Amino acid sequence: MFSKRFEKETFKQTVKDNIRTLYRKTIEEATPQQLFQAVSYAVKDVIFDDWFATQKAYDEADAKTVYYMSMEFLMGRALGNNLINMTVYKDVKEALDEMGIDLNVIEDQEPDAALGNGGLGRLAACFLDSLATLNYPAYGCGIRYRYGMFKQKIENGYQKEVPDDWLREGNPFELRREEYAKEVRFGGNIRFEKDPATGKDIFIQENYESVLAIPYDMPIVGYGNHVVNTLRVWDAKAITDFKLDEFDRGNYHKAVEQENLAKLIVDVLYPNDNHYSGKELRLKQQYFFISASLQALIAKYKKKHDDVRKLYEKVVIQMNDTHPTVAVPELMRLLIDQEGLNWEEAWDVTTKTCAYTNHTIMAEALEKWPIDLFSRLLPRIYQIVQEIDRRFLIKVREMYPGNEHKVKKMAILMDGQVRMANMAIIAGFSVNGVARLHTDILKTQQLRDFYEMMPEKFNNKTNGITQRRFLAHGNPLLADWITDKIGDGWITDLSQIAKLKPYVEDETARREFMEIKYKNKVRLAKYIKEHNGIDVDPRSIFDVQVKRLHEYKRQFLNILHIMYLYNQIKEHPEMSFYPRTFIFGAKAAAGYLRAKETIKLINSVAEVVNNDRSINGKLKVVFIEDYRVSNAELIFAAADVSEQISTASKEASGTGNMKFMLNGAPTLGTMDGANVEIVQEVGAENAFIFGLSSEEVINYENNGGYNPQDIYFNDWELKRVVDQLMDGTYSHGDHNMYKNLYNSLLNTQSTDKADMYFILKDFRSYADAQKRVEEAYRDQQRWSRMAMMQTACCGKFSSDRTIEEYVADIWHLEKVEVPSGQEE
Ligand code: RUG
Repeated sequence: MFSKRFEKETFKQTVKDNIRTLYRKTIEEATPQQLFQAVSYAVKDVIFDDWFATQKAYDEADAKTVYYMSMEFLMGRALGNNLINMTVYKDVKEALDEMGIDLNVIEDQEPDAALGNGGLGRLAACFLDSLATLNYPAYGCGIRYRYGMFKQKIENGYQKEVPDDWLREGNPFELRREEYAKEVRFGGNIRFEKDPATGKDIFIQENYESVLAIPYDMPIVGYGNHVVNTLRVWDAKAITDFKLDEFDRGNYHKAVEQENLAKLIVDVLYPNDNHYSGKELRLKQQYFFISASLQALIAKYKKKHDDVRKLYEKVVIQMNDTHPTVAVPELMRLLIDQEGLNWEEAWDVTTKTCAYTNHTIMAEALEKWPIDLFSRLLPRIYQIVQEIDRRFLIKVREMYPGNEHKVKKMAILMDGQVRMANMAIIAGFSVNGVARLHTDILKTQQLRDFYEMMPEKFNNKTNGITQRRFLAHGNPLLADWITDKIGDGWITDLSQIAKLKPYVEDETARREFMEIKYKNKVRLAKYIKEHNGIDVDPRSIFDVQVKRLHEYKRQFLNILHIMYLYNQIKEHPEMSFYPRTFIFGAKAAAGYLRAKETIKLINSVAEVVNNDRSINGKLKVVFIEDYRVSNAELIFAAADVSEQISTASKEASGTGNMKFMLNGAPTLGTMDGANVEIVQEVGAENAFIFGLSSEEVINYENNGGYNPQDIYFNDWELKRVVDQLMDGTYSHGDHNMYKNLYNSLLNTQSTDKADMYFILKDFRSYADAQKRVEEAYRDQQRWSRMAMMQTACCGKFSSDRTIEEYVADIWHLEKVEVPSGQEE
């Protein structure tokens, strides 16, 4: 037992007391939401004791801390995960059962904390879980968006975005810390003076607007070790609360502006994944949370240390993509303008403190701010960026005399833009990619010039996921079964899951494994029935593609193939065909038209196929509305097939692929991102690989693409499918509904290259791989071996392993033991 407070009777009493004090009700009268709050408060009390104990232990150890700077933390729900990590989930479930309360129902009351878009934000959340579990001092630093990732409704097959009012009922797991508020300034002009006493240059920002950043701390509970780290997300408020006397003094407009600015900054998460939108407000968000976080970390450091020149001994900053890279000039500014360091000293500190992770090679995701916007919004920061750039280019010219081509490619400021990735690479002491293939592509293609100039900075850190959320919590049946077979060591050391390998040859074990999969499919089928009103057969193959909707991820390829299968079944009703349920879940960025059209297409195909009685339910298509962390947990547990079908070279890593693997679903995919490493771990015979290789794709791209018409006119079955986009089959006779998608393949009107993502090129190879899936599934003995091998071989893909690599190669942290914060 973790703590006396979780002894059954004590815990039950606390919940009752909470219901009474919070709502003046009895348990019987309380709503599920009120019960969720009451249970959460009971849990929170214990967490908070450990939280303070952790901070004390870190303080005493004077431990080096990593600050993980990220615009996104896709946390999902906290209650269930906290109970798992406190190792009291079952005790609490039992206690609540006795009170007639179903913990699952209570958990369902909690809104997901969806402060992120997809893989990048979820990775940050997994990292926090691993850091706490591995006893490493860490802060996550981000923004407390008033509205997180939008909620997706499907109306008439179209995506509709609904604001995510996640804070409406209050967040029991957060702590407002007004006492650590920081001021952040925007705009105005910089006046330059010489300090008469020291002769040093002073830069004074005038006529600026400012906001107050208020931190909210959320506890990050480690697994079974009393460690509670902190995710600090910043809220904004106007510096001077709106007062009437401002009006009297004629400052009405200024007061209103500051109020509005504060509200706007933290209002909403930009819903773009892998895409840069160049909005002024987005740059404000970035600078806002970075400046506040850096001010806070310097203040914290100075409580114990008087020489900021040694900041890097106690602090390391990891920049999650380019979004937080304004940290580089902001740290320089704070060190020079506030702490009085000279340029060389400040540069020494900054370049020993900041490290950068690259998450994409997609050109459209690279942040390049227009100089006029950047310099207007951040005038002092811009001066510093100019100086960083000037000094760097001197070095480039020294190393490559006369090579102005290099200068052009590597400069931070070029063609009227501030290139954030270049700045991050120049200032960071480490630059890492997120899977082996991705890092190799960075070194040889995208970032080749930088790699040649500073190879020592480049390294790979293959992503990982937390088995605590995606197995222990998401798939309790499998988790218990595994623990029964090999003990519970896998929960904190996933490499131990390899001990399952001998069971792959044990027929009883395989049968049990498949029975669990079946039960999880029944659980998902129930969810689908409740949410979509569609009946799906849990005995059919659950073939799943869940991830953000993006052209490079090729949901379009998947649905075209389903259209092709449907044609086949209609034409050859006698053909043997193993029943399939194709499951999709995906949000599209609000302004991404082709992505939204793809959602409509999936839903239209679903409507036609699901209602065609003549195919005897052989094919079902389901689009799960509002795909998010909480329903993802159900989906991974129930999947038979994991669709990872991005155009090779485009998916930096992928992490969903690892969650499917953990839950026993073989990969149907391209040799892209971390799929490559998954195949290496599980063996090529246990995966279904198809399509162009990354070299082939890059080769085509470097030589002007390929001609999809050659394929279209030579493959009549595929041509028929493509033509069905335009002939009204899936659009109640409307010939225009899918014309953008059609054009994207054949470029009859589009300005882009034809079939940029090689959908037609890879189609046949994909269809073949799908055939192989079917054959394999028919042989249940073979399939059960394959499925179990996935789980048994996924040890490498724990975020615990990833974090240990970051610690060993980049962060150099020490583990800190934390005593219980509870009186036992
Ligand atoms: O697209 C990538 C995924 O491949 C990767 O697994 C994930 C975590 O590293 O990051 C995703 N990503 C990249 N999300 N946004 C970007 C570019 O800003």
